[in-house]
Amino acid sequence: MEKKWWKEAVVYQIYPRSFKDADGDGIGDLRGIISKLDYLKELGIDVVWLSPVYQSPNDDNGYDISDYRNIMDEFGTMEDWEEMVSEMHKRGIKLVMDLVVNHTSDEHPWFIESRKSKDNAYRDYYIWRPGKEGKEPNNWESFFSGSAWEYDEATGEYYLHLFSKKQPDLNWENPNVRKEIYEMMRFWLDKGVDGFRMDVINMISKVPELPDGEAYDGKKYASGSRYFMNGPRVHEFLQEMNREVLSHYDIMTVGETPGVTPKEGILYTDPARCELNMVFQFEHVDLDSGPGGKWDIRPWKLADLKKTMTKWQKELEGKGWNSLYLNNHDQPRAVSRFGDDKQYRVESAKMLATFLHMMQGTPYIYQGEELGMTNVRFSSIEDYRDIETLNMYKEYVEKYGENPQAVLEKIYYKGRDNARTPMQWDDSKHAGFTDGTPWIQVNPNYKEINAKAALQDPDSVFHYYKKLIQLRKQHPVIVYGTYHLILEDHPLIYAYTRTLENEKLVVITNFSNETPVFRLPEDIVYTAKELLIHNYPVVESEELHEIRLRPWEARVYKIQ
Ligand code: ISL
Repeated sequence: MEKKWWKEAVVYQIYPRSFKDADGDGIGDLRGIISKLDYLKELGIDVVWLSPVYQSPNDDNGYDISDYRNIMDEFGTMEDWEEMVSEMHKRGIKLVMDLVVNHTSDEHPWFIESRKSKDNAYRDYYIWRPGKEGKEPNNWESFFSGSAWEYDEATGEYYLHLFSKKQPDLNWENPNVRKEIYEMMRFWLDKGVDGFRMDVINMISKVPELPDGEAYDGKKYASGSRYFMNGPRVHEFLQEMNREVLSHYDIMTVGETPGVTPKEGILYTDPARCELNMVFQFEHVDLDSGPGGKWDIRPWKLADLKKTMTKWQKELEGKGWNSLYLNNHDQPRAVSRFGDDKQYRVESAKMLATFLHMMQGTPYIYQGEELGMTNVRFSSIEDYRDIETLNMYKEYVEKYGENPQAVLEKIYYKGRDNARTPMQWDDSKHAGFTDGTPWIQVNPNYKEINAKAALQDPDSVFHYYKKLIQLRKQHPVIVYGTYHLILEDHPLIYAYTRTLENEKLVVITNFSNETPVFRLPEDIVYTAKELLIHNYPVVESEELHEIRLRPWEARVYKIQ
């Protein structure tokens, strides 16, 4: 398999609004990030993926961009940004910027022009349609509730917005749109960025007829995803982008691609096709969603997690490349969702990290994950900030008449603000995140869970992540080895091997607070073994043939 720096790297995601506030306005900023680079260096990560820091009215916390070439006032200045990159590079840390080009803000100059008149030079930069019998052009639902169309008085037509109505979708069919985007990408690459994470990049090509979607459960609006996810021209556009821009730089690219299957995943990431290096797939984070979508919540099952992860591991092997993640700024905290964020918080956070980092692919750590940060339960909807959450609450309570407490329970489990409470730096007021009033409240558990305490405790989740990252640098089998699932039908244990030439890893993880017995399959034989990492004390002489695991235990052996 071809060696690449981005296969060997570990990425750390920063959600700048919630990372570290340096100027006391309650909002994280670039100088805050600069002040924490030594912390990231200590952790040992190679790359930072920075969520959007461009000029934005913040309807969706920077994912609605009004100026692609300037820094958001609340985050600082271009000089701060330049200093931040240079300080990262000094420490051997690369910077991947978020690229949000499926849509802009409605306050972007292109859209301001576009909505003025039907013959404006920028009209065709966006997707405009006349209404149908006094209604929206089709029945697509926005990801943030309600119709995906907004009526605009000025010209009497509707524009498409898959996300909020302040995020109009760009029209990629228009070559001028693509040209402007490529120029903007070169602007940042020439300033020294080391790659892009591309927001919902598999939604940029829509089936031109924009057909109705099939409504679920008698609802008024329907998902139109089959007409805009992995659409007819998406691969052509990405190959063009690669030819025009990406191929001229030594960078890494990761596409955010909801609804992608492994087959599609290969189309995006097969090096011979010259599109992207890797994608974020969503199948494992959709395991607790029913047919009604994200808020149709049901318990996830270990058997399904095994099937999904194994499918991606096997199908991309030698053909594409995986990215590995359990949470990000859109997902609940991993330890709350897949582990036990109460009694076994530390053990299960370490187990989940082991489970993920030992797979084939590039691992992503979301800020605070390395501390085992947890979901939050605010008592009132007033305390929430996320547009998706607030719109959903309004719709469920006001339109469908659902019980407000029941809707809050959904938010406690799945809401995006679970991941957006401020980073917990220490046990001082507001967790050391700000001297002012934070834009969203800190999680009340910061006195116990914070970076300062973690750095001082050699058994912390932080030090465990540090060790995992170091192991990756020492053992090529962790990066390049072939994955094989073992104990396929075990209801509580997820175990697998990774093999590279004569080296083999045996990864053993217990996804429960029970004490099941791990039995090594008979076809795996060894003459030498080394315990690489573990989250409980282990007697070194213990053999692997039969191990009674403790709650949420994880062990990785290297055998020969
Ligand atoms: O957040 C989600 C889970 O409910 C997804 O629907 C999410 O909106 C989707 O994965 C796209 O996410 C990306 O684009 C959005 C932005 O709000 C997210 O923060 C971003 O990661 C629109 O730009």
